[in-house]
Amino acid sequence: QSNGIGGLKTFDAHVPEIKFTKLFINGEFVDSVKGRTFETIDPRNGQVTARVAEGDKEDVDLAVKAARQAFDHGPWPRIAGYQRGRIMSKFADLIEENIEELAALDAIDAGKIFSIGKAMDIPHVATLLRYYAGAADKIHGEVLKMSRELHGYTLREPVGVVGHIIPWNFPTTMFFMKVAPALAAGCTMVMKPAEQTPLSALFYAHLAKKAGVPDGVINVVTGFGSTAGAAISSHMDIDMVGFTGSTEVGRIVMQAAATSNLKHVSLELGGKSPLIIFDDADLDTATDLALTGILFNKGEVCVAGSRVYVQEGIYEEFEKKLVVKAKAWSVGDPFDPNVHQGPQVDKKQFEKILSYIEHGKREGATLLTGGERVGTEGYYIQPTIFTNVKEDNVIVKDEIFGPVLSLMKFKTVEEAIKRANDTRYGLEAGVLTKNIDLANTVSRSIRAGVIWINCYFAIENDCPIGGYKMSGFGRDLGLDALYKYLHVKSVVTPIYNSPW
Ligand code: TXE
Repeated sequence: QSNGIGGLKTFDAHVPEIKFTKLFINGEFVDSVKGRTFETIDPRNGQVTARVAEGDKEDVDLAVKAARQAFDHGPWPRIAGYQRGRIMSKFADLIEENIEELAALDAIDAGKIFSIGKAMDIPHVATLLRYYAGAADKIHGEVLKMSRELHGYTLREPVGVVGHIIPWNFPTTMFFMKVAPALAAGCTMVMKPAEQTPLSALFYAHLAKKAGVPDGVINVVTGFGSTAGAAISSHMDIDMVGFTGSTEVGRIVMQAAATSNLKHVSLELGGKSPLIIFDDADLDTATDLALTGILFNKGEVCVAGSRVYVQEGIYEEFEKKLVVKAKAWSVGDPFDPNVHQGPQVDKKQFEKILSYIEHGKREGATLLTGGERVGTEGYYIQPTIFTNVKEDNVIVKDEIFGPVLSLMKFKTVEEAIKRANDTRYGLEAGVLTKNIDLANTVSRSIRAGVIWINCYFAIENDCPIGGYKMSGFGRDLGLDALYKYLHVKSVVTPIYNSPW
């Protein structure tokens, strides 16, 4: 622990040596073709952590070539499913041996709380790999009766070379949400991590090789969206692109897929998820869920509960309790064991959030708490709660992707449903009530990919997540994610002298 920067304590003892900064192509760490590099920044202080190879179109071409070769001629899609599973399980073991270092890399790249990385993000992806490792030898089609003259069956075959483009908010989880099911399916891939958070992805490439994943199966091209990302979405030799990120860029990726080779697309985009709290909900639980729903990972969560609707009977008391808890939520260095919230990922995101806060103030919303940066260095922002907002206020409409909550009051069930659905997004929703009929009615009425009843962030490996409306399509997690990386092929043959 050293003395503070900008008034905050810093904890440098945990910062690891950065071992991997080059592109990972065909099983080797290599410089980019143009020899360019870019800076990755520590959001705790805005200083440069490392310079990382900047991949561009030529590098994506090389990575796709390696992935194509590995798919068309390599062992990965051809070995038995259990053999893929065995290598994936080994990969999971190696992750568990490096938890501390990986959690530290995500802390200095993304500002993630170190202790949460150690307890959740990193161990979780080991279980995710094992979940899909177990599914790798259970991929099968169906036998079709068809007619008296025809007999058929379906095969599930890997879609081929997949391009993954992921964001920075959960560098580790996003990596494996894409890579693990694609590996189980027998696909090969080119992964582009977000430019803000390249470090752990390169470490995972190293561990994949060590685990025995054949060369060319996982390639990692670090670099920017408009260059390396665009080269992936428009590539003629990539069969599918899996994207998580903003709705704006999702649209661009889909357009590029359409105008190149019509590659398959899956999009997990933004959200503005509602949490509806009825009068009969337990106040302590409700305020805890509402608070963590917006503040976990400093609000940089696609499923953050950024619109909280509270029924009028408990509204006043709820508001008071929530504000007390928000004020006790500590912001600071992600290595500090007493801190709940680290810095926003980068300057751009930090400024975006602060400008939304200013917008909220200008629109006439009441600021209940927060609304300012914390300290004078780094990208820390106070937990911020607005009330007296209107449904058409920008802060209620737009995904802010920060620790900024809009708190609203409602009277009737119908009103809550209508207002919750009044959004272009449809990723998740939460409902808190002891009344099961009410919970069921709301669950069926909200147009979103996941509904959490009396819980929030209840994400498990086998529970698919994804969007309705402009939150995208296709699912991550669960067997639905595995099927996304598999084609269904029907095989039909005549059958002679069938008795039926
Ligand atoms: O996202 P981008 P940004 C939302 C959130 C956030 C906003 C902007 O509201 O404030 O998006 O964040 C790559 N072709 N979400 O600008 O740009 C890029 O390099 C191909 C929600 O960081 O969408 C990165 O790898 N790829 C979200 C990835 O896309 C391109 C998580 C995401 O970056 C590209 C992140 C292009 N033309 C942000 N341009 C969620 N759903 O969780 C960029 N990329």
